[in-house]
Amino acid sequence: MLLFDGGRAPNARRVRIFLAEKGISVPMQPIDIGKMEQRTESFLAINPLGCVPALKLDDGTVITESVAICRYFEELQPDPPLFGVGALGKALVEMWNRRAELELYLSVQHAFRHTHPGMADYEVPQVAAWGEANRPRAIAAMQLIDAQLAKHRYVAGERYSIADITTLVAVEFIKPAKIAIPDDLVHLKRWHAECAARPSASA
Ligand SMILES: N[C@@H](CCC(=O)N[C@@H](CS)C(=O)NCC(=O)O)C(=O)O
Repeated sequence: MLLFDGGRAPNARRVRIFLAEKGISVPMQPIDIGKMEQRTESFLAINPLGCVPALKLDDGTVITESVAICRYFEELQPDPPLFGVGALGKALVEMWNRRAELELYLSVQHAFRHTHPGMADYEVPQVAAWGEANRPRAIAAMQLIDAQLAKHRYVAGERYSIADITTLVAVEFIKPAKIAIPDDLVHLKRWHAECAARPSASA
């Protein structure tokens, strides 16, 4: 198999952190988003959406969408479980991972891509007002997660999961989006320090 990786791109990082937590090593081919390699004819043949990451299996099947790639590896190697344990545990991980992705990550992404001049060629049309509108949405999502972390060690409960990975890449994407963690979100900051210190965070 071959993983088409995207360097510092948050979704590519999400899969690398997941693999590091599992202790799985996969051959990787870097795709340079800065050079628009994801929009070349050869890469569009792999993922017509022109996005990384993408996982090509030995039989030619391509899996895109970072969560789908992670789920594939979860099935191949269930330990440590990163999608939850038991009916309730799995539902809570799904719930918080979707909240982290839809409420936080996407707000940060829109804030960055719709306001940063360097993103004009990537986000067409670039709508600055939509980018600005997403900054308070990102703050609201961080408040939601902070309230959860006031009661639990990790985003989906007491066990580290993919919901932490998604939240980590989103929180570490806020700086280029010109958003900061509000000072009073002490639980989010405590959690961030812990998750950023895990060896997988440098993957
Ligand atoms: N939903 C997809 C999103 C993938 C995605 O947006 N990838 C970004 C990097 S984080 C990308 O390749 N962007 C290239 C572009 O916008 O041209 C996933 O989870 O994998």
